[in-house]
Amino acid sequence: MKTLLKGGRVVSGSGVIAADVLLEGETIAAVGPNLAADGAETVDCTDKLLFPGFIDAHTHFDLEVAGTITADDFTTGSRAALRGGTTTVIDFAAPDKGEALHTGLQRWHRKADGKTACDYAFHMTIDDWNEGISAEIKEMVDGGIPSFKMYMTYPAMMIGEKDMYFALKRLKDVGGIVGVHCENSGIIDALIAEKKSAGEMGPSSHPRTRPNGLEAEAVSHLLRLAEQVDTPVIIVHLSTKEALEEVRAARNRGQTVYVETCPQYLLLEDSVYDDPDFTQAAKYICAPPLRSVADQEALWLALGDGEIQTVCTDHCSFTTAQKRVGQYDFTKIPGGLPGVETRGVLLYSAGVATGRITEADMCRVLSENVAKLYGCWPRKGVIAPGSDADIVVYDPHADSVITAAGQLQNVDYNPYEGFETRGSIAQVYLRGSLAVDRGTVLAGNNGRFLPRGRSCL
Ligand code: DUC
Ligand code: ZN
Repeated sequence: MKTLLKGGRVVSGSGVIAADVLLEGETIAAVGPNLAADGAETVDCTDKLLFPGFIDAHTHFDLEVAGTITADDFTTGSRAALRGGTTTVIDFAAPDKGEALHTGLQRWHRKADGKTACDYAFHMTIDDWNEGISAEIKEMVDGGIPSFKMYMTYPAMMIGEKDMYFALKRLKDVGGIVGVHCENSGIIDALIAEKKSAGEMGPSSHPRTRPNGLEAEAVSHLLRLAEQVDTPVIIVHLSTKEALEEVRAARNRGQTVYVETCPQYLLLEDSVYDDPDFTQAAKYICAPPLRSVADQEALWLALGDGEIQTVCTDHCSFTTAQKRVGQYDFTKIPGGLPGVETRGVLLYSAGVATGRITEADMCRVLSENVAKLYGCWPRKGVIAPGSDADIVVYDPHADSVITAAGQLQNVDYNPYEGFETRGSIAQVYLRGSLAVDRGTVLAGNNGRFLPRGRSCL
């Protein structure tokens, strides 16, 4: 099968060029001016932007959190992802405490294999330390899983400092890379205890028990630990200007630090937690919490300056009914927001269309840097001959409105309800096949597991 995308503007991390793109089979055959149709089906892309398929390296599908399971599984989540231009997701496989990494990995394969519409991969969560896990880490890296996750909070998954130190050393030795959830678990628990004694158990206490300074403390803590080991780390879902300062300080010391933020920290603000209507406030409970407009501005500037390398979603969806479990105790509200479907259109609308970032910046943080950081570049993350033919055709003139009623995410609300987009996604190609056409997902569950190599950002 051959498709010629004709007359579009092709975006890469270094700029935008006018070029045709020829897709042949599952890969890109040619990129250049005036390509001959040569038996290909021709698609007019005049006035459209062509991005490499977006990669979301932070999703939680089919995950148990706080006694309930995320509303999106791999089938619903991956269809929503594709509709939003995301052709590859990297989810987090998590062993239970005491379990081998491979056992956890097999469980995630059972959740995803044959049930996923886009391509997919896994990061492996390290929540324990022993000789078996140390050996498994090398097997994982050699077997196509070079990225890992560690949590400084959540009792079911968090890892102590000694174990984190040994894990960082092992990752350095075998060429693995790790993303870390940075929060100060102990002080958060103390602040929650104070809120309990004061009888302040509504959602407005959530951000007050996770203040900016504590994220910065946890980021600084991790970075000083990584400095001892002399190894790069990724700060996932960074949300505050104070944590950004800690990253700058570490970089000034000569450390390599990668930063991910998420659309919710760029666009949504913490005043939502003060809504007296529990259902409204509970929708936005996530960790870290939403922050202030000043934090948003700092993050946008850092995106434009290249200080933040990736924007992924931390998609972790729960319905309003699931969130209601915490009606009388905000700590019981399952944390997480839906977002896998809206990342591209939000970044274009609030970033590119407003002049905060360029199309090339958007390409880097949604595709190119993600592919490089997580070891799947240049197969993914670039429109170039030989790469997988994963393409997002973006129509900058087809404005739209985000609504829960119009989404595929398996939830009854959308955090961006009523947001007026600038442009929208016209088509999405996954490995050469038309997967989405004007909002309709045509792809079946043909997504493939993507083995990856070493990080190269
Ligand atoms: N934060 C959330 O809000 N949910 C899932 C995991 C996370 O880090
Ligand atoms: Zn997460």
